Amino acid sequence: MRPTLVSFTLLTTLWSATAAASADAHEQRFPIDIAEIEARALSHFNTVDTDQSGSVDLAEFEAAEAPDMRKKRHHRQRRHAGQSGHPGGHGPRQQRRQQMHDAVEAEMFAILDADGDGAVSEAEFAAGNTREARKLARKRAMFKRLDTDQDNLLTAEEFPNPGRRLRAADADGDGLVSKQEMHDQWRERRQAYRDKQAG
Ligand SMILES: [Ca+2]
Ligand SMILES: [Ca+2]
Ligand SMILES: [Ca+2]
Repeated sequence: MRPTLVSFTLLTTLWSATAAASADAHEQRFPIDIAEIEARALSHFNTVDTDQSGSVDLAEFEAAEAPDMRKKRHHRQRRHAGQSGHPGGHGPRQQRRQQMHDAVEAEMFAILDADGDGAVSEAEFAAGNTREARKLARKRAMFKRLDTDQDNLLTAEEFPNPGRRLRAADADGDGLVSKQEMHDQWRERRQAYRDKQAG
């Protein structure tokens, strides 16, 4: 099976993209109004929660269309990957990407294994290896990843919300994230990772 290039980070970004044309300094106008981003994230959650039960189940999650920024972001992600391009690199992004990749492949395998005998026959592969199936596998893997308490429901808290990260970035606590604050957060995260690697 071909590896998917879509990382977990990218997926969550996609999912919160309407919620947040946001936390992305390349396109975002500063300062970012955290309350506004959170309101949009909540509104997105309510849209996906079609039966208004206060939580999103897998069926709702699968039915929801991801926001339409896919192509653009996808290309940029690939470009980024090329720039920092360590093949076989082991940064946090690569690790998350690998984990998500493995999770998607596991879901894909389950979808392809139509008769559930634990193996994918050539016929099953030919019948099931479609774009739609792959999309479904990605959604299922992402759903599991987001469902931290594993009750098969996503609450608003479990749903992707860039507000959390934005609040962490808001050093002066004025509810706005300036370009400088966003920049500082990136630098700190990078440094924290390097420190961790250095032991
Ligand atoms: Ca619901
Ligand atoms: Ca849950
Ligand atoms: Ca601020």
